[in-house]
Amino acid sequence: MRLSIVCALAVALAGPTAAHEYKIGSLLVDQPVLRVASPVSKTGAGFLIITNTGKSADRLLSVTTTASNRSDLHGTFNRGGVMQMRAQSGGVPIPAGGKVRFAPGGLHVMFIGLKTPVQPGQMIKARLLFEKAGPLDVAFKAETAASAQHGHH
Ligand SMILES: [Cu+2]
Repeated sequence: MRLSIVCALAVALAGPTAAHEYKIGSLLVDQPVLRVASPVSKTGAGFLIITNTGKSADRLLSVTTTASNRSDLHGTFNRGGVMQMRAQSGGVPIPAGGKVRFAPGGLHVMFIGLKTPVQPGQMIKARLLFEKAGPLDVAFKAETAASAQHGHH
């Protein structure tokens, strides 16, 4: 239950981010961001945009990192006015020619059990595993609720 509350908080936050992107095969990964409520939060939400410029579909199977005990792929659903999250069993499909947004209020990577305090601007290394394209090492740029709201201060 506590997890759901933290998750709801994380997906409610929005703010400007600096662009950084990664590429593997026909997949582009844009602006991975790890958002936490505060530096001492044990749970964070990861957001990114995956663009598939190719002619065949792929699938994001997992995100792994040494920064947290677990990192799960979650979807967010509105159930009777209450936002809830659920694990994406089988991963997240990336359609051919499509764009999949992990964004507040929707898909996100749930980082559970962050091992050290997360400072705004810190780059959190993680590995995305795609079914066809294979592994892609990226870094999620850390943001706190405060840094996301006052991004240029
Ligand atoms: Cu979640």
